[in-house]
Amino acid sequence: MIPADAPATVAVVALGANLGEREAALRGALDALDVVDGVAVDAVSPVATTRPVGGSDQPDYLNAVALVRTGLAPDELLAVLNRVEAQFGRVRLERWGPRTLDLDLISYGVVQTGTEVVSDDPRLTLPHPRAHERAFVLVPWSQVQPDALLRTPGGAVRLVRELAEAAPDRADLEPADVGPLR
Ligand code: A4P
Ligand code: MG
Repeated sequence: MIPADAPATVAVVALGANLGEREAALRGALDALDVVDGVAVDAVSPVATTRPVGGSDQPDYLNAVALVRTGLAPDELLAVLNRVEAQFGRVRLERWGPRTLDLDLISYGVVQTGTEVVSDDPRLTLPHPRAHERAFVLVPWSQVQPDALLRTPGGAVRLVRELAEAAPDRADLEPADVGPLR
């Protein structure tokens, strides 16, 4: 929740789950984010079923993207995301390994209004350094925000829906048999 008149920034959060009760984890994560002081979930994409990119042999994912409004700083928002992951039983055994819930901060602020945060800090890289090449982020994001823009690591600003069509894993994604998360 967030006071209606509070100064706030838009952030894009990617949700992924490929172990346990995947749909319940996505729904629970959105509810958990919404009750945090200084965070409001504004809109949520449809859910996609996606084949795993990278990592070992692992089950398919459910992926979705949420647009949130927040009065928190980027590092505070990441701490909230990590706390919610932990709440849903996330254990970090292997990079890119299977997980009950992964919450990544894809972008913070808005390119069009010059409020976008860019950071190459490995603890919080913004925009997320691999989002521009991942259909499992780009397709849901473009569905919930068709005019979304993303700054790619080279510095160019691109339409998310165009990046989505060019992503190498584009064919490994299909609509999930899951009702709207919101
Ligand atoms: N970190 C740096 N920048 C960020 C950011 N913008 N958002 C740091 C979130 N975390 C960020 O993350 C590893 C480290 O990245 C943390 O210390 C954090 O401070 P992690 O969540 O512990 O580990 P991870 O998720 O395994 O690594 P990473 O790098 O976030 O993985 P990716 O690249 O996000 O890939 N395939 C499908 N189909 N669907 C998926 O959702 N997800 C991944 C994870 C791989 N393959 C997938 C999917
Ligand atoms: Mg992650």
